[in-house]
Amino acid sequence: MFSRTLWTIAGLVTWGMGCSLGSSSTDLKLENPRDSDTSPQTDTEAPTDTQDTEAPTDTSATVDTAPPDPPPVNLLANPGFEQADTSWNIWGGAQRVETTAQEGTWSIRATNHNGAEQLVEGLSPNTRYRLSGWGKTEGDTPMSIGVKFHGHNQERVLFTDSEYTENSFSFTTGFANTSAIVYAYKPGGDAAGYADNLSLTYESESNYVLAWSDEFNGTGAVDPNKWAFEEGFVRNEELQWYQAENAFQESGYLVIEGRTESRPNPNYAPGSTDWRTSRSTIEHTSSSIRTKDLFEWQYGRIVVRAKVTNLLGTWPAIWTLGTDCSWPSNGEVDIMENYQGNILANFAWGTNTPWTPNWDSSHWAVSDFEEGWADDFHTWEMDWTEENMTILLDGRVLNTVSLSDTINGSAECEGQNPFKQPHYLLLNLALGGGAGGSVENLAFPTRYLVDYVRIYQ
Ligand SMILES: [Ca+2]
Ligand SMILES: [Ca+2]
Ligand SMILES: [Ca+2]
Repeated sequence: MFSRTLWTIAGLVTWGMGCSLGSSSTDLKLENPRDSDTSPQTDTEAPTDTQDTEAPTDTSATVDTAPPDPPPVNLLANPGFEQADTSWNIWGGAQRVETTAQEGTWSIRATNHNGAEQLVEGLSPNTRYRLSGWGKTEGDTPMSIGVKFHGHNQERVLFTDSEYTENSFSFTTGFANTSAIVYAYKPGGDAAGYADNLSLTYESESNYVLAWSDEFNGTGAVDPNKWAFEEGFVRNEELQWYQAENAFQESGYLVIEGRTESRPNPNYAPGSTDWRTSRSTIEHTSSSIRTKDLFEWQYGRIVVRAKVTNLLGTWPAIWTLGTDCSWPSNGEVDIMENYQGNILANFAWGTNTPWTPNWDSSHWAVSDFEEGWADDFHTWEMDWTEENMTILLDGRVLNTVSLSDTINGSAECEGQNPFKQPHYLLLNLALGGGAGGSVENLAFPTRYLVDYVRIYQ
């Protein structure tokens, strides 16, 4: 959220074929397969003691005679490649082949950086699934099966044997995900690898539970038990004077409104060299609300649905700061920044030089998203474990950082990890300044909307 003149392009993330960032996820909710078996088992035996008109108190007599659970439903179409249909996108030189099947007649054969992908829709968000399958390789390089675009970094298992073996792993869908792409892929080497008999099944509910949220379904001022305000001219020589009035609830949303106003700067000091006090007047106002001292959390997953401005002169953000040490050694996570036509997702921590962070940044041009993208609400998530932090947009990974890399330098709090301490959340709309750009052609008032904030742990 602090200005800088350079960013690095992460370049780590490639979005797969036919998967545009803005594709809206369908809201189909897959029935939990086990839910279909919830009818209670009735005891059809007549009671042996017909004298007793009291309801039986000994319920141990009704032994659970329920049959075993049915086998889990495989959510994949054509899981053994037996049909020559379109359920699998077989690409890059991979092909269905006969005579090397683990089951049936057909399997998938992949060589160097190719394979098969299947889009699975109708998944439930925040739910654990298990992917299993069989694979083998004819060379030194492994075959793999995996999942991606499910709301986390992609995950996969490898097959290194020359004979078919089975392997599996479970994964959790993100809060914004009702779909995923399952794949069989050979990550390198020219020798052939094979996969067959894949299975994607429901495993369990996620163990994430809601720890804190604001749905912004009230009217008027934001909840003072959840939010506090930054006041005045705060950072980056931005134009806006932050004040409480510009943040309010309306129609189920938090509205942060950038306005034109003109009034004296109460802190004006003629001759001052500090930009906060050298300005004689306030020309624009906005709000920055934060949970500092009200709610701070460490590890978990935050989900924020918001509609950005994407207008020159504006800089809306969803971000966090650590509670101990001063910036940047306290750690900063920019879950969302939107300025100069870009969406940014950044991590920052301390170096050997005061006020000079290490940035792990990524930026994405809104013009590369689907048309009208900025006119819609979108969902940002930040997944935070002891090992890493990952920022997602509509279930797609934008940036990730390993916490083994985020150790402060000597400037302050040396050797400490600013992402292994509680953080608080900030939502704000900045105007002007080096990042936001000129407000000359900006129509006021301008609104940044947030539908909800949900934090799970
Ligand atoms: Ca097969
Ligand atoms: Ca990164
Ligand atoms: Ca709402």
